[in-house]
Amino acid sequence: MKRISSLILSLFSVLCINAQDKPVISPLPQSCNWGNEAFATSVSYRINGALQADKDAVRLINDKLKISSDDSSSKAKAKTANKGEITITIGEYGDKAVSKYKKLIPEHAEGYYLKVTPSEVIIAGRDESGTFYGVQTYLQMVKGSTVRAVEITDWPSVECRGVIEGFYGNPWSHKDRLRQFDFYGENKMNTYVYGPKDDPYHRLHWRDPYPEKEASLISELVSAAHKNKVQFVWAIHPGVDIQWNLTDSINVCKKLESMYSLGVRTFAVFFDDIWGEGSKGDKQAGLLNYVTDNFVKKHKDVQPLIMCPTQYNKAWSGGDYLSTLGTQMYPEVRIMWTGNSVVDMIEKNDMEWINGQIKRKAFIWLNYPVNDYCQSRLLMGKTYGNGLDINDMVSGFCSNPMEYAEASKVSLYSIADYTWNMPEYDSVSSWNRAMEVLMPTSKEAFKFFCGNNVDLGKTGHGLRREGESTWFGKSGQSPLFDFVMMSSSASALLADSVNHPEMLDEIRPWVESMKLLGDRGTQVMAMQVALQKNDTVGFIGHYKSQAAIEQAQKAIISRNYEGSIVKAKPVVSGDVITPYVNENVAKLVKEYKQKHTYGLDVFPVQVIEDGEYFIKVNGEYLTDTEANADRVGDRPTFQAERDVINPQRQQWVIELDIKTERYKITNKQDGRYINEIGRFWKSKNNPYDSSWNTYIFVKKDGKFSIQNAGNGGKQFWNREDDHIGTQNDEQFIFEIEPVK
Ligand code: LTM
Repeated sequence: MKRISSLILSLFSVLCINAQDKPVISPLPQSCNWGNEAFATSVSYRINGALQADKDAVRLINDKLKISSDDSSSKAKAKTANKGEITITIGEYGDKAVSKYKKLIPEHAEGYYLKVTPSEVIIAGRDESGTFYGVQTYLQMVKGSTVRAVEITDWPSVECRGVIEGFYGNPWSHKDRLRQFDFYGENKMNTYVYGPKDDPYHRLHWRDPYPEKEASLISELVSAAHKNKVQFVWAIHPGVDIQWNLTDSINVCKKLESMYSLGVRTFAVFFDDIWGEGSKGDKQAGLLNYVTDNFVKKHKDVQPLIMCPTQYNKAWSGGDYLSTLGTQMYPEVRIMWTGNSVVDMIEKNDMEWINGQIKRKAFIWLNYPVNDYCQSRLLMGKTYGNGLDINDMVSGFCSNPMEYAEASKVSLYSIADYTWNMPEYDSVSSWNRAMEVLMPTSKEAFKFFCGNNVDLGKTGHGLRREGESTWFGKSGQSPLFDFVMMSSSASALLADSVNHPEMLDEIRPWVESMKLLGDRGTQVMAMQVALQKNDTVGFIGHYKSQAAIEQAQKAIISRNYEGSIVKAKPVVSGDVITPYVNENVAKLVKEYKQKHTYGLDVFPVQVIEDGEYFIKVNGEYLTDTEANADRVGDRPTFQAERDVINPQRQQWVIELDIKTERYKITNKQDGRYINEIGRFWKSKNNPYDSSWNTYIFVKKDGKFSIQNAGNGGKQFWNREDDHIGTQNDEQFIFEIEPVK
């Protein structure tokens, strides 16, 4: 076990930043000059300037450093620190306490100047948020036993930085959100947009006010957000059934007014994922202008609106929709944008294009790490791919996370890092810091877990993430070693009751699944050894064990509580280790069947054994009449006669695809395979894809039905004239005859 832990350590040390005696400040400050050790963290403090300084900043530093309010409020005492006491001088630009440092405070909103000397700590903000962030930085410096001298000048790269709770599925809980706001404060994110698709008062019943209980919870959230210097943006999503008339414009204002009374001061209007009437650009612009005139401008403390357009990404743009918004909607309204497609990373060229269209700086809605469209995967990998040179081109940058609030923090930590100090952002070091901060007592096991939950697999949105399970098979040892490491890391995480229980609760189904995948892999390795030794009893025993583990793995369901909108079946390392294990089981079983007869009844019966077949309907042979064409779109046809000149044109290789456990059908003559509409789908650019080109065979009364599956849909094959067609009803018309 010791060897395994040290291997985990060494594998990840490649990714880790070197241990430094300087504390890690995150997000990375713009400018930071470290000196030597200044004093021990065990000192007592006295505060100077507390009466004028930002209240949230003072409360935070008092709470965290356990300074009594008596010390902090007494100016007289503050000026004469006792021997060994450290004075913290705190305040904003213009406050008396920090007037000496005025010139050192950066001229950026939310910026701060922080200096630590052996006798004093100075925290001087450009504004209230700046002071608060200066305190957050200082609190990161007192985690060890000593505090180092330092001079930091710091400010954010991006104006609005944070999170948009904008996914489909179970909205975050009240407690999730409260924990998020503390996390945003600690990581200097200042924006939270409330827009969970499945909150009925946000979308489907947007006209209705929240019931009393929900309303009071929102009120509590708003004040928790504000205490962390986070603007709570409440979004309405009226596009599903809005009528473009005065009544509904007033309805929108009324709803926003009711949210204003709960403390909300920034608002958004969303029109994403709608069709028809609601999606008209000129009408949307008119509504946003109306709400600006009749609601926003009526209140002195309400910020300009944010809107999410219907064409919120380039792939979906067309006509004059975006330019209509650009020219007709008030310039202060911020417009959201997800990039070149729904799920995309953002680069400079993309920003130039969209900003030109909408005549303002787009407000980025980054669809990462959201997993509402790939629910079986957790996205715990590094956050990379966004340009490091777009800070001046965006009016905001918010990430749409997973419904797993704690697990999302791995990526959100990096979003904070990226948006605070964009040019210096390093996705690998940020990822490592995130994992260490979030699971300090099991950091290596957690890193290992995250490294196995990176990619999304194939989805309609096309985003892939590199670096999943890169360690697998690289240790120079047998994969057995890797499998044992998977199981032991999972066990270490499951046993860690000390740290971050909320995180563990969320990731538990994936951790358990990783444990079982490791155990299953171990059994598969044992099958291999047994086969080499011709140990049939051993082979069958290990085969049965791995099958039982696989069943246990398949039975795990995340969010398996009553009322849950999502019931995800966790997949761990879905592109590397899971297929490796499945493919090896199939390969070993195939080999075993060729050599041995003992215990064959334990293997599931294949409807069709792998082999070469004629596929016939009414006695006519399915024939590749254009054999060797290597073109997409040709179709095989039914012919009454046997082809005696080129018999292989009528011979089809039918094989079980190990990944999907469905059948692949390939022509013997030219290797082309048929697609879901009965045509050939092969050319250099269209290689075989198991999620599209595999089929389900069912046998009844000696004949077979063939059904599409996976991305190909669920239709059944039939015969249309001389070729294959599809229909909704099952057709037992296919005669599958082995080629003798
Ligand atoms: O991205 C936008 C603007 N809208 C929706 C989101 O609500 C959803 O979470 C993501 C990811 O599935 N895709 C959308 O289209």
